[in-house]
Amino acid sequence: MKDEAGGEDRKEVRIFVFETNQQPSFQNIEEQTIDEFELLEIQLVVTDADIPANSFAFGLADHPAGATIDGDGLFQWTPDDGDGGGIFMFDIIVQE
Ligand SMILES: [Ca+2]
Repeated sequence: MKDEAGGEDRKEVRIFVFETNQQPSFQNIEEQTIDEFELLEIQLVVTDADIPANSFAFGLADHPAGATIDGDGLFQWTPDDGDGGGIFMFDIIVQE
């Protein structure tokens, strides 16, 4: 700030901005039907409003045997002979 005579005062100001986290989200997955021995693949698309975007890890909970999800969010499962007639409910998890 300067006055009319040209005097001046100047002070350094520091402002720390803390990053806050917004939760990742992926699309709802519709009910699926599949035959035994047929590969089911579901590609998750994760959104996260943070800049820069966080990286993600994927997981499954209470899932049927043999079901997997890879580091890119690709879920894969091939029901076996004993799975026919079953209804399988489980959780897919994305974490930052
Ligand atoms: Ca985030």
